[in-house]
Amino acid sequence: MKLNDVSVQGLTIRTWRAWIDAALTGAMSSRPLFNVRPGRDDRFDAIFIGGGAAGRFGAAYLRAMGGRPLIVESFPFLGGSCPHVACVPHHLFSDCAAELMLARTFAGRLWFPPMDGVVVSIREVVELFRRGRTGPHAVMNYQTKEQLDVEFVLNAPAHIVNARTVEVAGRRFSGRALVLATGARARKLDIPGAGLRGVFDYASFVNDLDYEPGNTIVVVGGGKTAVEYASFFNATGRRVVMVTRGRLLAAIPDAETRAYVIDRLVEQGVEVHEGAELLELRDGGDGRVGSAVLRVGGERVVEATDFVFAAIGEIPNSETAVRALGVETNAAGAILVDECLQTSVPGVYAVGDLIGPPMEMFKARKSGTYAARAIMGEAVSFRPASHPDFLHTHYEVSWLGPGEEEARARYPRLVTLRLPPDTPDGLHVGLPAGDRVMLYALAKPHLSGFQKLLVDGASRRIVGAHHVGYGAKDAFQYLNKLVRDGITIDELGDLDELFLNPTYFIQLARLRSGAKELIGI
Ligand code: FAD
Ligand code: COM
Repeated sequence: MKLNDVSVQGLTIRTWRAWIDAALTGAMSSRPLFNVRPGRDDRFDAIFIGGGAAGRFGAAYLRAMGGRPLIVESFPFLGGSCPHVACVPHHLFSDCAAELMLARTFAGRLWFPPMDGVVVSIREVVELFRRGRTGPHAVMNYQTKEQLDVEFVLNAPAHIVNARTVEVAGRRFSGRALVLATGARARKLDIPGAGLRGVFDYASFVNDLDYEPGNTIVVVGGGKTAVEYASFFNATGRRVVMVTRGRLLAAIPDAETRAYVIDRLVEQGVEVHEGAELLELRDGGDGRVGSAVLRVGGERVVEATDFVFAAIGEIPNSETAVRALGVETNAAGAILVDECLQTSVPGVYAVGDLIGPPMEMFKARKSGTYAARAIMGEAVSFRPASHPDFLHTHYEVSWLGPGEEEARARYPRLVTLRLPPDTPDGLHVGLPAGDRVMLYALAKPHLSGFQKLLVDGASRRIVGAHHVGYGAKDAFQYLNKLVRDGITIDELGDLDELFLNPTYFIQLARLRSGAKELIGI
């Protein structure tokens, strides 16, 4: 299929998909694709280098404001790492972990088939993802071109000529502003044997896996990605050994919530070693890892494994811009920006993972749009304020605001509303019950989740919320705004709940909001 200048033709999603599939399989990997309007000079309001969430949303916003953006993207699709190697596969694997935990918990009961000794193929799930991912990729290209009217060049890297000009596949484009949106990449293990086959990170796992991992998997790291992938590997029926130098899931701010999450993880069989280290990987004889040498509790432990998954953080892709433009970075390599997302070089902006944590989609997309507004002359102030957060184990874990310990220090009259009840037998009652935990609530209550709302008894304001279960993430997006705006327990209790709902926060608030002196539940 010959497609290298598509600006004057409308392309269907199907055509895009065929082209992306061909480009990704190497059939036309060297051919750039231009969607740049002819008959106009090649001057833009802003050139976005990188068409991931940050670059794509930034460019779309700038176009919506009446400006002329250009995206240059080295992949043959827009959307970046999220739909290709990061969020989307992570959610697939987390869905599988939840489904498999349910299937294993109820194996041989109701309609669930026996699962004793059943090990599910990891490779098949990865291949399913690889085959399916170009569907969403095609939609991103279609939407950006046909619906958002944004010009772009795909399948070719941008080379920075100066602070206003880039060169792509032999063509030069210039803009009033340059927006760096090149994302981040997985930090690599730096230990003997790290180069062996069988050592994966989140990207190489979905791009390169070409065998069925054996029965023991070693996961290095203790953050979101490590736990999300460890939970999936565990749910497939394999032994999973997690090694982390620090504390597991230190990001979860509430100690009780974190303890519930880790208890369930361990109960599912994940072996967790905190304060431990992966020292060395040894060749199994065929160039692939055969064993991992760990330091656990001061002892050396050797685990036979043919699959090691490293999730030890991410490094911003800032090197090229630093070399070409001298933009300033911090010690971690994140590009430094001001409130308008402008770097140390006037007219050059940086957005998304490239500017450091939080490396999350909301920040990528929002920072892109704020940069666009600044370039179009609006006075903006981008300061990532307190934001809701989440991760997956076999469950979905959502939170906003501080944990109970920090909240108690800040608010001496702190009151908590929680489920299950805080009693010795609390874990063994059938609450919480709600969407997708009903079977657990009735048959295995301690698996049905955990939730806690923190209220400042003095001001009656909600100050924090924590949830383990399924389906609460959506509510947390909106609850965060209400909490930031100062919603009280009385106002929360006056909302109209859609019962049974995953969080119970509204009805718990209503039970107590009649009290002048607030009391917990
Ligand atoms: P990217 O999406 O990485 O885009 C950068 C783009 O720049 C890439 O497409 C790259 O090809 C391009 N590029 C680089 N150099 C050049 C060049 N020289 N010329 C042209 N193009 C170039 N966040 C969430 O909110 N929810 C989640 O569930 C979630 N899950 C995640 C799971 C994993 C495993 C990981 C690693 C991350 C996850 N994230 C999640 C974070 C989220 O994926 C990122 O924050 C987001 O994708 C960053 O977008 P970005 O545009 O900054 O970078
Ligand atoms: C989503 C990618 S997977 S983007 O943020 O819509 O570009």
